[in-house]
Amino acid sequence: MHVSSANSVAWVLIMAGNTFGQSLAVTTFGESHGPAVGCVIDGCPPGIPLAPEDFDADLQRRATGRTRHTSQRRESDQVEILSGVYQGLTTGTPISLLIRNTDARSRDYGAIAERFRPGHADFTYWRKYGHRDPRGGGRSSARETTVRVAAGVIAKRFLQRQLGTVVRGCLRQVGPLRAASTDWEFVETTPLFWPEASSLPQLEAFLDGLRKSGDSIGALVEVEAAPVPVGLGEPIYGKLDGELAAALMSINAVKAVEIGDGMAVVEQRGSEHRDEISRAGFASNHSGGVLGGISSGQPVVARMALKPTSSILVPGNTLDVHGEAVEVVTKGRHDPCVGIRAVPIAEAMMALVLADQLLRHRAQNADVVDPGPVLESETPTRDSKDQS
Ligand code: EPS
Repeated sequence: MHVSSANSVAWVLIMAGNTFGQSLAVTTFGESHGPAVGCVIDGCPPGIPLAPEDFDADLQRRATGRTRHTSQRRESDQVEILSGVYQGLTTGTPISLLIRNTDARSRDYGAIAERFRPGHADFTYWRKYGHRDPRGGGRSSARETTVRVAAGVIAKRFLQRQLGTVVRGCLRQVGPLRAASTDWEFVETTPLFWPEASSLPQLEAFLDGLRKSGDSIGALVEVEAAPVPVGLGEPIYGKLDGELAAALMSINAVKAVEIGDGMAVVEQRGSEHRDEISRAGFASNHSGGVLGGISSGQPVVARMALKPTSSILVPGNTLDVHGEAVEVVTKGRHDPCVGIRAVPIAEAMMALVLADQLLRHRAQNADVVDPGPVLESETPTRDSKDQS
């Protein structure tokens, strides 16, 4: 992996696979039942106001225990800023964030420490590394996403200040229940991030039944960013949609990512899919705001499908680490629908990818004279101070 931020090279060499981004590089560390999870954000521009309490709102949106439909583990998720901030402003040096784990209950994992949950990373981690931390799934736990959301707070703030960009997400579908409409104000009124008031009671009833059955369910999360200027993304291997897909796919339990119309393009014709252009803008957004891997100036829209999680009370057949056939049941505090809490995580990953691409775009193209034509709705890639 190529990382251009000088301070990240050591991390990449030591902790392969735990760093993402190039100009804005994030390295996360920690396990669910270790002392803490944390991250190092390298390449963040200086001068951005940042205080520990700035992380609270998004961390609470992602937190366990906000509703009976998610894990009941109770973490305070307090962020400690260890470096990179002085007198309330980022300094341009690596920002280190630490969140201590305070409510791990490792005894829950005693019964399955030597058994592979079918459908879980238990099996692959064991076979790959030969030694693993089974408590809470160790490094494969969704607990790691806490610090991605924290890093995403900084990326969101940078994008907001530079471009006025807002990144927002919702839960589009749970099992067979799909929200047909989107009321963004309603999304934030419940911990389920559901965008449609009329079908919320049906969703609650479905989730209650699911919990009683001891099973889990898959979900579809939608995330979008707007305004996004034309020009973010690089040819071929640095495509905006490619990097978004990789970032969203890196979230626990994600099995598929769509950009724009996604899989539905299979049944479309060119005359239907193309987004016609006039001075007033694009007539539609089938592309999801990305053309040729480069942002078109339209909202960037992505969806990700999350599998039903494997930590369930329904007994299943598996092997233990000695190769013996055994039955496995997972007790403890788990998410029957991990898609619910994935909404702020998807927002964070989209914000981090866009912020990274914005910094890369400015590094290469700051002197490019816009050849036009310019759509009336376009957002410049630099703020007015940079342009003067
Ligand atoms: C998780 C299992 C549960 C969740 C956890 C993710 O935790 P535990 O390891 O205590 O069983 O509560 O989520 C969090 C702790 C969190 O903060 O998101 C899993 O298997 O991924």
